[in-house]
Amino acid sequence: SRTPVTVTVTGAAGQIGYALLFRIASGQLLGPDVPVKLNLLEITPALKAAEGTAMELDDCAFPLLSGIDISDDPNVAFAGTNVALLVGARPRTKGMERGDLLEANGGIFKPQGRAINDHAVDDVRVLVVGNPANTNALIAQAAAPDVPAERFTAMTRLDHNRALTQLSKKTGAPVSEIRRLTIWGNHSATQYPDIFHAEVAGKNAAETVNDETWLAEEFIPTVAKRGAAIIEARGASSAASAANAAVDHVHTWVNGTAEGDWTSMAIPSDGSYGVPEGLISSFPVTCRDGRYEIVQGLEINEFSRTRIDASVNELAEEREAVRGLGLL
Ligand code: NAX
Repeated sequence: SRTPVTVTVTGAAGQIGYALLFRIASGQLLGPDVPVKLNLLEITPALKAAEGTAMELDDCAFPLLSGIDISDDPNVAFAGTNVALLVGARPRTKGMERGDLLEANGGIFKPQGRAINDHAVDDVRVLVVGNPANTNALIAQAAAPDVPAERFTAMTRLDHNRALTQLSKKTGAPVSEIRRLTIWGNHSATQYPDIFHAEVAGKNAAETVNDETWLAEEFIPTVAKRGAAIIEARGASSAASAANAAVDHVHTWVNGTAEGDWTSMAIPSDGSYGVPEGLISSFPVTCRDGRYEIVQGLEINEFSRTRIDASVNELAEEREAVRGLGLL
């Protein structure tokens, strides 16, 4: 039998953690033949709740789950980690300025990055879900100089999946017939869901829709503000859909994108498409043999350029702010 893959989940007692852990333990993250060992990281007051979740995981008797460890020490939780899912973060509370938010998250993601640097396996894969996800990923990455920068990614797959369904509803085509959609930039309200290169049932999506008012005034804001709409409706933020997207992100990274398709991941920029090098920004990527690559050569029209630039500028400002705080 294979050696278990160690998956560390931070914020394990939170609502995304609760929706995520059972999917991982059942084999949906890495595949039906890959045993997993779970390391749960929580803050001390939430350890008891994490233990409760671990009891329920035990009660599922998942054949692929080889063990569960719970800790409030990142140095313990990231020991031997193959896949790190950084979900726990400091949410923005009332009256909190952006600087305060970034500083509070620096206090979480800097030590976690350091612990990943010191204790994870060499080919660790990191996905940051906790917001502000792109910049938290940048902070963790900067604290892990011995880990290749490309190992640090942030999640825009939920935005990608949201955009797939909105486009499916507009065109009447099932999501399985939609390919090559892209989320560019920051996982924030400035993100840009791009359908100009997307295909619906083999035809160009933007031409099929042929409705720039819908694009600018419905599609883009609906995708970008979906998180707020979920809170409004559910009285709590997206959890199962966020967990699902995290599963999709890692599964695609490890197992590859389908032939002729791509996905969206926030990854360290190599300067492609005018995105300043090093910013963790969302791009169209293909995955193969466990590695991702930015899709090259796409023509960016003016409509897209303006929106990509706006989101990337926001990321650059966040980078400046965390630099100013001494976090990079
Ligand atoms: P919850 O508040 O339910 O859970 C967060 C958990 O993290 C809590 O149990 C808390 O104790 C724990 N935590 C806090 N600091 C920690 C630390 N230093 N180490 C370990 N654990 C720590 O939030 P939940 O709804 O699960 O959301 C988690 C994060 O995901 C939030 O930052 C949220 O904004 C973000 N999201 C990101 C999305 C994305 O697409 N990238 C979408 C969904 C979600 O909004």
